[in-house]
This record gives sequence, structure tokens and C-alpha cells, in this order.
Amino acid sequence: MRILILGGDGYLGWPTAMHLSIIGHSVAVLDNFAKRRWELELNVEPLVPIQTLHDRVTAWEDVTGKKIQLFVGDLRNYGIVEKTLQSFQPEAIVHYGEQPSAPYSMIDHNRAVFTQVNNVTSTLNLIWAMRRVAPACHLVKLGTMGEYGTPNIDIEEGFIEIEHKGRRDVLPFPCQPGSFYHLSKVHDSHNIRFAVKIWKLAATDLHQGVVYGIETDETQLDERLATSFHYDEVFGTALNRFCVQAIAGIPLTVYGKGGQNRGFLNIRDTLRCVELAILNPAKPGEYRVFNQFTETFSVKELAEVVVAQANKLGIHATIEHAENPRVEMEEHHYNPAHSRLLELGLEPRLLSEVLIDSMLRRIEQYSHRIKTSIIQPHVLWDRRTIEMEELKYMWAGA
Ligand code: USQ
Repeated sequence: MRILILGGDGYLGWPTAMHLSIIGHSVAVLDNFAKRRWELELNVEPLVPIQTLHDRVTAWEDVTGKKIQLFVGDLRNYGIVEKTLQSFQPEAIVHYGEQPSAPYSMIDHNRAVFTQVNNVTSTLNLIWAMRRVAPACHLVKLGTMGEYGTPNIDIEEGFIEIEHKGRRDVLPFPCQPGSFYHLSKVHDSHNIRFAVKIWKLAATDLHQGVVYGIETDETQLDERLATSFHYDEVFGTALNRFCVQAIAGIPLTVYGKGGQNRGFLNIRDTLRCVELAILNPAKPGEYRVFNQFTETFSVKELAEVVVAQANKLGIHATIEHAENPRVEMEEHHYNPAHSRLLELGLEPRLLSEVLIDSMLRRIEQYSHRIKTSIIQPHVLWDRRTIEMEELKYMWAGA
């Protein structure tokens, strides 16, 4: 199948491109390298050095003999989106091409506006271009479990049947997202659902949980194929950060009480879920939602697993309950459904000691590159020091 990966330079985009290529698909990637510029703005960098996308694609061909076609361009430019679709003629599009960080969207006014304009415009351009030049193509869009927030009822997969004043309907599950970033994904979901309805496009909205992991089968083939693994407060996610903190000898930064429950999944399962969605496409006129995670943990439980495993390896790790920089519930009900990908054949790789052990060892190899100054949280969700933060972080413009 001809598959186009938008955001093909990212933490998940690049491994997805390699995975789909190795199993025999014809793959193209598109990226504008914006993430690399945001890293420069904030003076953060991935733990493992990564090659340019041009060099990654060349290395991939050296190692496997397979070609990945490269498009460089910004999804906010409609002409580029349409031209790419016209030239590559994808049968499926995997859309990761957005600003992916909740903390980034909460730094200041500029980043909040940028995140929403960037993400919503890019997706609007994509669905309009699909309508015009690739109406039969299946869109696999990366959304987030954070679109739902943390309601005091069980979360369904995208839709809920409601009885109200004697009448029944199946309606989109209520969304109460917790950051301007998560809100941008809700706006995308609404736009995609509407486009599917009026133009009979086919779309799968993957509401993904928090991803962890540093390696996939393909990144392990060659150092030049490594993915962009972050541990800083803005682009690093919880478990990845905790593992780096353990190696750096810094107490694990559990925010507040640590009773925040989230869905988590291994990066290898992300690739498999995307593959399953592509192999079992939505029908024309169908908008479906899959909740994409394999297990739920509280942040505190996650930190405790890392501490226990680090201690077994002789690494002294501890937990520190820092004041929560975010505005979120620290103890709450959380029981989201996640059966649709399992029904399609997902065999989850649950978080194991072996995985944490291998992550810790891999991080240890690069411990000389850990910048300890970028670990503690400075981005505050409320108004406490937002003005200070605006001075601290430079904004290089969109
Ligand atoms: N947390 C800590 N300590 C840390 C980092 C995070 O306690 O050092 C807590 C946060 O307060 C939050 C939870 O861990 O309660 C998850 O935070 P995170 O930074 O790992 O993930 P989040 O900001 O929610 O965003 C990440 C990805 C985003 C994706 C989302 C899925 O960056 O792209 O959409 O996970 S979900 O969380 O299900 O919405």
C-alpha cells in the first residue's frame, strides 16, 4: 500500500515510517522540521543524537535496501499539501504532523495560539486536499486520550449512547481536555468528523495515551536510525522522563499527589496499532475512534516501578512529590474502554521489568548527554508565574 506519514521526522513518525517500509509498504514522509526549531528555542535536545531526515532516509536505504520518499514542507501551506498528495497518491495517510506537547502550548500566549493555529490549520488543509485529490484515501489521525479529560464516568471509544428526556442517541463522548494542546486535538476531531460526514471521506481517529520507549526493531538496526527521545519538561513524557531521572540521580518528579491516572503504551505498540488501523480501514463516510493504549497506571505507580527496577540494577533512585505545575485532578476515577484495537488483533506488550531494564541501560549509554538543567518543571498551567516564563522563553515566531 502507498502510505504517507505526516510528521515523519518525529518521535513516532520516523519509527512508523521504518516499520511500514520494512513490512513491504511503499512509504513517503513529509516534515517541515519545526520540532527541531522548537528544541532550539527551548535549548533542549533528544538524549540520543539523531540524524537529519535526509540522512535517516539514506541510512535506511543503506541498511535495508528500501526507499522512503522524502517531502519537505509545511502542512499550513495548502499548496504543499495538495501537491504532495497529488504526487505520491497515497492510499493511507498517517497524520502525526502537529505540535505534540501540552506543556509547550501552556508556556505563553504565543505558544497557545501557535499550537491551535498550526494543528487545526494543518488538519483542515489535509482534509480539503484529500477531498480534492485523494478522496478514497484513508486518514489515520493521531488524536489523544486527553481529549476526554478525566470525567467521573467510564470513558467510551469516541461515542456514548445517551437517553435524555425519553429520547436516545449515540453522540460524541463529551470532551474536557486539560491544555490548549489537547484542545487542538478536539478541534481536529470535530473537523474530521464533519468532513467525513459531508464528503464521505474515511477516517480513523486514534485517541492515543502516553507513549514510552526508546527503541523499536528498526531503530535497533543501526545507530543512525535512532528516534528522537526527549526527557525535558516540555517534550519528554512521564515514563521516559522518570527513567532518565533515575540514571541522572535526580529524584523522580511526580507532580502533586501522583494519583493522575493515564493510559500508557509501548512505542512498539503504537506502530502495531497504526498498522492495524491501516490494514482494516474505515469505510467511505465512516469516522471511527480507537482508544489507543494498553494499560492504565497512576503517575505514582509508574514512578514506583522505575524506582524498584533501578534499585535492582544498583542505581539508587527516589521519588519527590513536586508541587504540580499543571492544573489537573490528582486523584480521580479512570476506566476508559480500549477494545477496538484488541479486536483487530493487537497483542499488547505490557510494561515489564525487562523493558524498563533495557530502557535504563540504553539511557545509561548516553548519560553523558543528560542536561540536568532541563528536567525540573518551569511551565505553570495557572497564572502564578506565566509573565516570568514569557520572559524566560524566547519565541522565534511561527
Ligand atoms: N507527570 C508527572 N511528572 C513528570 C511528567 C508528567 O507527574 O515529570 C504527569 C503529568 O502531570 C500528567 C501525566 O504525568 O498527569 C502525563 O503527563 P505526560 O507529560 O507524560 O503526558 P501529556 O502531557 O499528557 O502528553 C503526552 C504526549 C501527548 C499525548 C498525551 C496522551 O506528549 O502528545 O497526546 O501524552 S494523554 O496523556 O493520554 O492525553
